[in-house]
Amino acid sequence: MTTLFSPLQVGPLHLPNRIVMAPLTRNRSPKAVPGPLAATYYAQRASAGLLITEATAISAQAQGYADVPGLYAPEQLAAWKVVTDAVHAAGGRIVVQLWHVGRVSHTSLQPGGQAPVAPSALVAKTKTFVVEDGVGKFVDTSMPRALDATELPGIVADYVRAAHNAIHVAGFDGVEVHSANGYLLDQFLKSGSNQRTDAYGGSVPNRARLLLEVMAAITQDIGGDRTALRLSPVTPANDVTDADPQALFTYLAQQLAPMGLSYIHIIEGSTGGPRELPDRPFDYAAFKTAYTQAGGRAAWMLNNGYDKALAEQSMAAGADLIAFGKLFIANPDLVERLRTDAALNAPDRKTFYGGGAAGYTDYPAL
Ligand code: 8OZ
Repeated sequence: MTTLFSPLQVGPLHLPNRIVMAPLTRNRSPKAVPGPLAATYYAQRASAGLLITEATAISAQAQGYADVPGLYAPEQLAAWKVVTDAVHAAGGRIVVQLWHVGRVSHTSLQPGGQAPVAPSALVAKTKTFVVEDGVGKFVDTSMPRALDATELPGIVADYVRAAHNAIHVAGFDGVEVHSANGYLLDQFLKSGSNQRTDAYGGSVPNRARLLLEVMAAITQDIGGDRTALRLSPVTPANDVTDADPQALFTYLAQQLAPMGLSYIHIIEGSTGGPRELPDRPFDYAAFKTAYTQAGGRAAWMLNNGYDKALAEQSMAAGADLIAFGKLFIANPDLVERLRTDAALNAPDRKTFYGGGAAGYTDYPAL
């Protein structure tokens, strides 16, 4: 019987178990450079089958929050190399999550104080976090400007450069493209945020075009077996909505299947919230069937509010990997605790975003 503790080969990586550390924004990277405690934090969690980093900006334009890391400047790549070396020395495996926030940003976080970019000039009804005069505060996101189609190849190139440098300079074992939670690629996918009338808006194939171009270009550079994708079919996070998510994701499943991706990572329901959304129904099993029937072979990773019992239930129904978020913040040795049914440390919400060692590297192991 396959359990959370069964090994799994994912592309070139041998995972000793099915327990994945979900990507978790921690806002401890001043000037977008991973901070001095990041290596300790990730290495403490190296017994995970796989570590996924916090969302990491592919360019300065891709930044949308204070103190989140990037992967586009030499000092950022060098700081990430310290992290990947520490994780590998501790026996772990780590992939980096590639992020462009699109409209979920603020002029004060953008190069030259310019407007954030988006598929369409529609403001997201959501907040972002900025630091002014040393004081952090939540602010409304700024009105974005619509990207010109001539700018899109440059964004694809930013993704490819980040993926290439992630593998060849920063020492990561792979990349996960963040196309979830209402950020740029999700903004293009979903009809509520994409009102374009060119080849990147309107029909499902048009709205999926940018994501598929990004995935094709990255897999061509670093290989499909080092490339993964995160999706959130129905999350309302960051004010995204789609008129017919089942049709959109069925098309995506068919187009992604031949790319040879390492894994597909799905957030079920509302990110960090309810797993069932009565007003946003979605058939996850049908999405997976569409993918496998089109020949897709990627490992199937699920996330959102999992505990051991629910993980085992989803694995019995065919999931290959389960990503745990808040539990991994609070339990560096989560794998051992789940294996032995030990008590779990409770996460402290007050230290999720920003700060230093408290609530970051000081949660005790058993
Ligand atoms: C929490 C705070 C800021 C960003 C996501 C990258 O939701 C995030 C994020 C989460 O995917």
